[in-house]
Amino acid sequence: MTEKDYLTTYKSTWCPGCGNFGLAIAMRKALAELNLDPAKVLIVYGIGCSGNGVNFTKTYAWHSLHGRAVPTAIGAKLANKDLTVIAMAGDGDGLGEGMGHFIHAIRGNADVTYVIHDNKTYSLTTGQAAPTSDRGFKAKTTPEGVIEEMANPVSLALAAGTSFVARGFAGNAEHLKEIFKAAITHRGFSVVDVFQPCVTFNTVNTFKWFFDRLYNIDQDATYNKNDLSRAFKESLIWGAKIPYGIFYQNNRPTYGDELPQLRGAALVKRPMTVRDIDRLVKSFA
Ligand SMILES: Cc1ncc(C[n+]2csc(CCOP(=O)(O)OP(=O)(O)O)c2C)c(N)n1
Ligand code: SF4
Repeated sequence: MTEKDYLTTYKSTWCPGCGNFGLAIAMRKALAELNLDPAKVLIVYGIGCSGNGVNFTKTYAWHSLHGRAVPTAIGAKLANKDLTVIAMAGDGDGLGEGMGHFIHAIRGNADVTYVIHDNKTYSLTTGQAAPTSDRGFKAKTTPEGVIEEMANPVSLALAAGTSFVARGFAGNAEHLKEIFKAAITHRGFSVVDVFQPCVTFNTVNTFKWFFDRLYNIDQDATYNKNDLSRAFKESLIWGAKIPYGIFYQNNRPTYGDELPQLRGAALVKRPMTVRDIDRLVKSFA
């Protein structure tokens, strides 16, 4: 398989230079290098510029609702555990309306990869401040600057008990591809926060802004990915230097492992049986 095997014939609607290109290329290359059949992969998208990616990568794809990509992906995985299931959503989508789902998905540890397109703005709606916008960020909704503290998806994911947590950068697609491969092959809920500069509506957090700050923890031989305290401490570093790479990984049973009903064949592959629910209904009488 090559990246081209996952390309559709649709012309992209993303602005020239958008970070979504690097992110999508990294994902297609990761799928190709993992030799995954496009017919055995489902990507569930949210709503936003990120969600428009539904047209450009050839796998099974579902354009879900704003804030609902994660529960939709988990539902699909429960129905057909043989699929590789990936959820993709913007930072506004996933950490605004979708924040509750984010935390509960972590608790359940369903075997789903969750990619956050983190451009630190609501972009499809033409540039409002988002949960990951920095304090002081000026946008249409915040002409005097954001007064709330920035949501940090990496430290939130670690604090809530995510079994795989990483941060990538669309400006380093080769590294991002490796992170995606590790996240997809991880058994359990994996969170990858990806800095994906919006070149049209975010003139602060540009590619250069990230290049000037990012350092790669995957290149640090002393970094132990099983050390939660170290990962959490590292995740709080934000300013002149910002870490990226794989912060943390552990193995714990997945949501599917815990449910006896899911042992054996995938639910969609089992024959439909007609059940008589009369006895159950009468038990409430
Ligand atoms: C339930 C619901 N609420 C709000 C919207 C309006 N809406 C569409 S896209 C969008 C912003 C998306 O921003 P983000 O999730 O950060 O993605 P980006 O466009 O930056 O990729 C919003 C608020 C919607 N479509 N549905
Ligand atoms: S508005 Fe921003 S995020 Fe949306 S396609 Fe253009 S550059 Fe990308």
